[in-house]
Amino acid sequence: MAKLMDLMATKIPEWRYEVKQLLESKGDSILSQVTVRQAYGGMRGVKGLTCDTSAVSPEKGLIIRGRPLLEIAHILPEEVFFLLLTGELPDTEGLADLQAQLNQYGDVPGYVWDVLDHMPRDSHPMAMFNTAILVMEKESIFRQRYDEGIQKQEYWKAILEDGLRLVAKLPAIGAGVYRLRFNKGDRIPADPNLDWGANFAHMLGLPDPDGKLKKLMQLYLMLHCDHEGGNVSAFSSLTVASALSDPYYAVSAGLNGLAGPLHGLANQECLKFVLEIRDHFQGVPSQDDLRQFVWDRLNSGRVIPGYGHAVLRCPDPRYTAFMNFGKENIENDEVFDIVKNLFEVVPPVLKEQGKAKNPWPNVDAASGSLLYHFGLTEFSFYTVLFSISRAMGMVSQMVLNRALGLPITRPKSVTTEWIKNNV
Ligand code: CMX
Repeated sequence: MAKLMDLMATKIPEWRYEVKQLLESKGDSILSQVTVRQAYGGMRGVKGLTCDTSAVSPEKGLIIRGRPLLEIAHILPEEVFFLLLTGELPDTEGLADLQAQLNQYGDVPGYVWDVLDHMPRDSHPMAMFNTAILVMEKESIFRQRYDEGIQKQEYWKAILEDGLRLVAKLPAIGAGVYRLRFNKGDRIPADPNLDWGANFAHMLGLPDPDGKLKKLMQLYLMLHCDHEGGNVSAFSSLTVASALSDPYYAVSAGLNGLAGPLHGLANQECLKFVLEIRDHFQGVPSQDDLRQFVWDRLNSGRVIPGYGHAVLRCPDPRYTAFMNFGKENIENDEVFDIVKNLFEVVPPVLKEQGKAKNPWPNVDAASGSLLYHFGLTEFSFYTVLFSISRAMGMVSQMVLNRALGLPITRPKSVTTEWIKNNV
């Protein structure tokens, strides 16, 4: 009973029963109130949706199925995918079975490459990656079964089947986009002996003599997997999925949000910022110079990339996990040293400025410097890495939402006139 689909089939009736009981006993209890400020302020802090795959604690950061991130940062991305979906880590058989499925479904249809080949050469890698996902929509098993009249109780299985097939292909698509967009030569076939994350590193085709890039990719793809349900990408994809649009549409929708500079694209912005510092000072600046540089940027009305967060009020544990990796694996690197120094300088400056509610680093403050060190220097590609990983969280959440039979998402909006007259 250790296989993913079997385990989910035993758990889902329990989860459905639990939610049914909750709705019967507490269905009319109040979770949250909404102020006018929240209605105009991105609904920040409004508790209006559920997500069981992970939770973000302002003080502790990401907790995946009850496990604080730093306790499980060593596991493989496939293991975290299994955990997100089932609430349990896979045993040996469960992991091997999931890896076999990801290998089996990993081939990308030829028409995807035809489409990408015809995109303008200066397209953003995220636009290419997401086009590849959308163009595969015709493969959807959910859409086919829906057209045949599948029962609502069974939706989750078809969504999971689509999700597994889609997630399986993302490393090859991501690596293919990288090689095409940055003129790296032919695509490199997958190695069936490698796991999902290591295979991605292999298909990128960068030198990796001691296997550290493979390890970094396993870590990267694990750390970015999920961040509860209300962030732009998760919420967008879940909203689209709630209309019973299939996972190709829904993951694509979420990734369009991840492509924004305040969300996933921040990792590209962040490395750009660190390189700007290095070039400006022709090396690692003193703490005083760095502090002044940060103030100048703030005073010119720009944000400090990699710092602040809508929910977190502590250093992001994903940042800590990346920094731990860097401290163990990187020596004498100007870019990484600047990232380390920013941690000393930025939080006190943001506190003094008094605007950002969270002066601490988020995941994006560290990741780019590690990728850069190991030869992945094309930073417009970084959000694609984030996307490959985050697709696991989006798929897990949409499988659970269909398993629980959640309806179409439709919050109520009000007009400014209505607020003036009624509040
Ligand atoms: N640098 C400068 N100012 C910042 C700041 C930062 N890093 N973080 C927040 N602020 C400012 C906001 O711009 C806002 O200013 P205004 O009132 O003038 O608009 C004010 O502080 C209050 O913002 P907040 O409530 O603390 O933050 P939000 O929830 O509105 O926004 C985030 C959160 C992440 C968009 C914001 O902190 C930011 O822009 N950070 C830099 C970009 C970044 O690192 N994004 C990655 C986020 C990680 C992810 O989504 O995956």
